[in-house]
Amino acid sequence: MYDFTKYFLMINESDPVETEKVIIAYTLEKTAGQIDWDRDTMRAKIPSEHGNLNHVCRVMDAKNHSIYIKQAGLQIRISADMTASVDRNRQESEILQIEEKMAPGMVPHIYFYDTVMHACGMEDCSDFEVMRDAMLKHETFPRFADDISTFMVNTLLLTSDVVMDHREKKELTRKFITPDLDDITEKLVLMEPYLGAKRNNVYAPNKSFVEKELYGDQALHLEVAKLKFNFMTNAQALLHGDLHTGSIFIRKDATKIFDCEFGTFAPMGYDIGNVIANMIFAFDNGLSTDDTAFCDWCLDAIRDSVDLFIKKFTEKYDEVVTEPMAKVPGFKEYYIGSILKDTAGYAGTELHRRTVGMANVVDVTSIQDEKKRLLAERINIFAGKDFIMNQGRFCSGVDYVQAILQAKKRAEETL
Ligand code: SR1
Ligand code: MG
Repeated sequence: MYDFTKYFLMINESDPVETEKVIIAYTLEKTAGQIDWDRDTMRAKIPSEHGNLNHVCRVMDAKNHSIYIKQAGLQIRISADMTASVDRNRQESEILQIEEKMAPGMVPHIYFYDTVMHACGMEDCSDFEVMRDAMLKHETFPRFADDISTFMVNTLLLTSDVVMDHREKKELTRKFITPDLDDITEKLVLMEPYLGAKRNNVYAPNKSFVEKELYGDQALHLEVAKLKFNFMTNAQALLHGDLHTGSIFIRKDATKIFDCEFGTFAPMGYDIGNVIANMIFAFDNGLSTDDTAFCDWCLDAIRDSVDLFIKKFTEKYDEVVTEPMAKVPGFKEYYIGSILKDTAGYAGTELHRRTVGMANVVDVTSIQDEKKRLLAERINIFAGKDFIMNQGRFCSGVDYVQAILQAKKRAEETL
């Protein structure tokens, strides 16, 4: 009935009835031999929550089988003016398959991917919650720092030149060159928040503050320029590339990382910095309702994520390093030192771009009270500037906590 040998957009949010029929037919065809569907009770539903780029649909039956179908559209969902190669679906699927080997159980399993429909079938993780939603409800997760640090150490260290055979790594680098997605990051994160792009989303009451602190600070621009060219040229490891709380499924007892379509070879600190910044957005939200216990948990999670990353990276380095020159005494410390510097820098750029750039975060934009929203935004701007301008000073988790509290104090003084 349907022809899946030629691309068309299967998931159409404005026609859920037709979408259901198409997606059920598609799922039956693509998972034949893998999932024994109960055809009579199969359903396919478009969830209310989406990411910025793709289309998703959840398929399930009464016998507890379920799967997520994710399809890349020719346009990206957040903006009809922006395009990104539909091949991103293959890249994401392949990266998840690599990450599944390196961090077992920490990413959704990929059942299949299809380079005609630019779609994949992914493990249904709906018994988890998207972490950003949980952060908005001020839930806390005791395993988070341990899990996220394990994921980052495994996926980043094991795809770096100190471990992976150089030829294999260069082959992988070639395979995961993603010009369109990199271009989004290079512009949205590492340029537009500083040059006052038209498509920036600046909260009107904070406009003059943003103009002074971000658009008008030449010394800051120079450091961000260095971070931008480091991102573009330092193919250090295979990153997730968009490791924010909306890319994490979480439960009290487990964590799974998904949505790695921005995966690319770039500096490890970009992923680590993203985690830190997004936990600061959660902290901002906690502050807006005076939820001290939640704010304290966010700060502890930031501290522990950084410290556990350093500890596990240091220990694992000795176990897995293969490159003889990377065993030269002092090199490991130099290498980790440079990762930590990058981490601070990219935590800063993520803080800024989510506050004033095109893609904001609901943790901050949902704060209704003007003064509290300004407080949140100014914490992000001050902390981000501190991270970027003093990258060498952020060597442990407590350095971040102190800087966040200092930024809060400075932000309060402006109001
Ligand atoms: C144009 S896409 C905007 C943002 O959404 C994604 O999650 C990435 O963070 C990207 O920068
Ligand atoms: Mg995403």
